[in-house]
Amino acid sequence: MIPYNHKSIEAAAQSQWSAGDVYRVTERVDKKKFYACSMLPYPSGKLHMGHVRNYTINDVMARYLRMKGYNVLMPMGWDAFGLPAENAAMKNKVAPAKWTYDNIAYMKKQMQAMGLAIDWSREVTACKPDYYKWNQWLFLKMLEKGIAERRTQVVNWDPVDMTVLANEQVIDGKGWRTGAVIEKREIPGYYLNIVRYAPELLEHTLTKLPGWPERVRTMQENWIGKSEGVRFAFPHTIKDASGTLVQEGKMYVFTTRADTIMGVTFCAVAAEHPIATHAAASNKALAAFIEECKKGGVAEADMATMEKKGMNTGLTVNHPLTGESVPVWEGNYVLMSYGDGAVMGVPAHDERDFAFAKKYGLGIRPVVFPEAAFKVCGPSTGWVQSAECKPDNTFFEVAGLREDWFDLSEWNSKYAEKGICYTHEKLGSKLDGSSSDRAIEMVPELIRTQGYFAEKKTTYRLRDWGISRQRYWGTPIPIIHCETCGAVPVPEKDLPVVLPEDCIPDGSGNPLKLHAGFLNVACPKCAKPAQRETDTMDTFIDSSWYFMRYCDPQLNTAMVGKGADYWMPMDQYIGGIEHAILHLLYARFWTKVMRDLGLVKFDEPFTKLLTQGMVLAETFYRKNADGSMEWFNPSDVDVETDAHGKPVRAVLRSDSQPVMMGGVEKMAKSKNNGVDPQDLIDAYGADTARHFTMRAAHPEDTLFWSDAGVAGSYRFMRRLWDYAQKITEQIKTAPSVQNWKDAPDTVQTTRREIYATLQKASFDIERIQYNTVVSAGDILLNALGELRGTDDHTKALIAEGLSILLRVLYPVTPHLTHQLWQQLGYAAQHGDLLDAPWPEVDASAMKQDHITLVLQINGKTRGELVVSATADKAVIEAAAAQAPEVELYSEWRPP
Ligand code: ANZ
Ligand code: ZN
Repeated sequence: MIPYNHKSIEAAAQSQWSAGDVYRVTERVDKKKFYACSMLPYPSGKLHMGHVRNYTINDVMARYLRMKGYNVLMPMGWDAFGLPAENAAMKNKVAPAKWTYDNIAYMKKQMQAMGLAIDWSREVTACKPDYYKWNQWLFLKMLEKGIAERRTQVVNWDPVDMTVLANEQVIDGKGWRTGAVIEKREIPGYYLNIVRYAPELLEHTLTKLPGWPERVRTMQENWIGKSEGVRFAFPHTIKDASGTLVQEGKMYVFTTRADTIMGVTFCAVAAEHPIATHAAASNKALAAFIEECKKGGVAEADMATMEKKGMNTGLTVNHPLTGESVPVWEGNYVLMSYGDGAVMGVPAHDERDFAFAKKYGLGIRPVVFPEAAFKVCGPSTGWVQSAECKPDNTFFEVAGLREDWFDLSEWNSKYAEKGICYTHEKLGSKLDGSSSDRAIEMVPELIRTQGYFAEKKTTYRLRDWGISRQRYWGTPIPIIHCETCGAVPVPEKDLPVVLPEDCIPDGSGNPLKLHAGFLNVACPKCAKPAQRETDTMDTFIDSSWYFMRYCDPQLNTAMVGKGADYWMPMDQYIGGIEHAILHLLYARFWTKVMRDLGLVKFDEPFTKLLTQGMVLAETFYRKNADGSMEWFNPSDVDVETDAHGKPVRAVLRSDSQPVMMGGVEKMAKSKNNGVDPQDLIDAYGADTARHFTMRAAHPEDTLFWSDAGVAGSYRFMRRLWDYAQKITEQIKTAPSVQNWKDAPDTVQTTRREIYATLQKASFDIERIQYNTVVSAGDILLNALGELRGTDDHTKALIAEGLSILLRVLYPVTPHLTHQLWQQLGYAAQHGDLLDAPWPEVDASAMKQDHITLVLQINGKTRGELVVSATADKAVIEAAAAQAPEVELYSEWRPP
């Protein structure tokens, strides 16, 4: 018998597929379309196991739905711009373009070796001008519409990569890639007004994405961060050097807790706030402190945890309700980019303000209390005159506060809760007796009565999208700077602005600034010599719409066309949870902009989203003498396991010395625990790699890498192969059976098991539970392997059962099943496996002629009883009476 040879089987199948161009799809109207797509990879060099898992899920879905009669699109492309190419270029002195194209060529080969059902005629490469031309084109449209604009803003500056980072690229105040301490800088750049779309993005998150995982929706919602509050101004008389009032004498703040306004004991401004700038001009210590504050990220998450630091500016503003003079501090926890860059400080009710006040000895004045805090409370008519106090129009009679309520020595989260306003001391306020919510309604009105500005306001945490990157390897921003005309958009007819591909960055800044051929150009307006913008676009732009370009990949007269009308919205998007926020939000925003420009007709790009789980593997390390850790790759380590397969000891193969087991972690370079899919494919084949990754876990769960699991998958492939070889001749001559009722019982039972397994697999594959679909393959093969008879029924069942098995496993292991499908003659009968129909459940096979009953005698299980499925009570009793067990174990005798 010929042994299983994955290399020749997979090579033969793949060459048949590519010769037949079998994955190319067109916009057929006679079929229902299904668009299933993986998040496009960055061409980093080679595939990792995360890719293998992602694309296999996609591929199983694509192949299965094609069997179900859908017109299925599975495309692929390359997120080809970005920093790693520049860093590699610096290291190896090769142009980012060459590095990128080489990586793409290699990774494409790897994908082909995986046997993915990709329509390569639709490949999109983000660094090619025919793609990024449309980034530029849409950017110009956005400029026209005012969705894109040039602004100066405070940004996160990574001093090592010399680039601006998005907030989320700053982790604990450090650059996500470099780990360098981030500085704040003010620089000009282009911004996309995503905040304008915040209300719609939020609403659609809640109403139009039922096919997304709940947790991703929540992450999107939190990121958009709707916050309802009050914006008002503290009046002041602070004048700048020329004698004019700073900001016209109004210091605006945004607060979600206007009910606490009577508790203000200070205000705090951001480092970039005009009042801070003004105060710093005459105060060296303050100026130095402000500089220090400007360093560090601008991410809000960091603000909550960082140490609160501040300095008094010596300036004051006036409380709009009491007229009190309130000191203004510079505080490092106040962000210029949120609200108005200034806060009213209410230490009694806000944790950050509390910490700040404690540190600097500022007053803490509680003004909102829970009912329990009042000495006497309950409905009454005393105490507060206004009928607007509590929403239910009841009043509190208050004889004062329980003194034990506020122990101001330490923060307690109950201080932040809403309650009832009450200004003890002698302050007295119209808010006294009102619930917090009621007070929040009242405050803007009260402030306006005093003649000052106040309004209810909805603020979003979402920031406008700064897209300028001071980097070379990206889409050139189509702007020309002219001394006379300023920033002039490149005329549409001159697009694309082509990025030169021959630059090799050396770390000393953007090489485009030195590239005369790129840089120098005539001003489109006045024709005088001018210079191109050298900033390039954030690569998140490339990934915001590539999936639409797959639909019209060759179109050169428009960004998208009929293809997008046909394929979009995408039916199923598959990718990692790490893209749950930014990429998906940007893609949703970009889609809405395209819709508003009339380019597409839908609101949301991704109907369903699957976030695949991470791939984990054991880690191994040694601690070096200097305390540093050395990590060893699992493939270089031998692990001893106990009787339960639990690892107990690990030894490095090269020196036979023990290594420590560091536990299971996400496969990553940092812990050197990655498994190279190429090694796996070389040693065992793509089918085994696919089989293992699908079998080991549900697509959404974490997947633990296990060599034993891989070996198990490989064993299965061999068993299936061997089994098929053994019965090849028999299958070819198998009779066709019409009447299964005459079949021997064992055949009928097995047939029932086969169809029950198929029924479950059909259900599971629909709901993307691919791990149990793979297990169905095991069950089917076992069931078939046990059939020993040589009668017609047995032969026919083997032929039927194997054709089911091959089709059930085909989406997961397409090569071997393809080969066997042909070899066993099924192809001649039903056509190519690619388009073979998913097997139907034969309902009559599922009907049981006989059922097995458990025989219990005096409460103990003593045996089994097989009766006809239609047997009534009398028949069953009669059968039971005759069972030998009854004679043996019971006193009872039939009457
Ligand atoms: C006074 C106050 C009292 C506040 C209180 C809260 C509790 P969200 O809900 O996230 O929108 N804030 C406003 N602008 C800020 C800025 N530029 N930098 C840092 N903090 C700022 O947060 C709104 C709250 O964050 C506002 O409400 C303000 O503090 C603070 F018991 O005002 B609050
Ligand atoms: Zn000009």
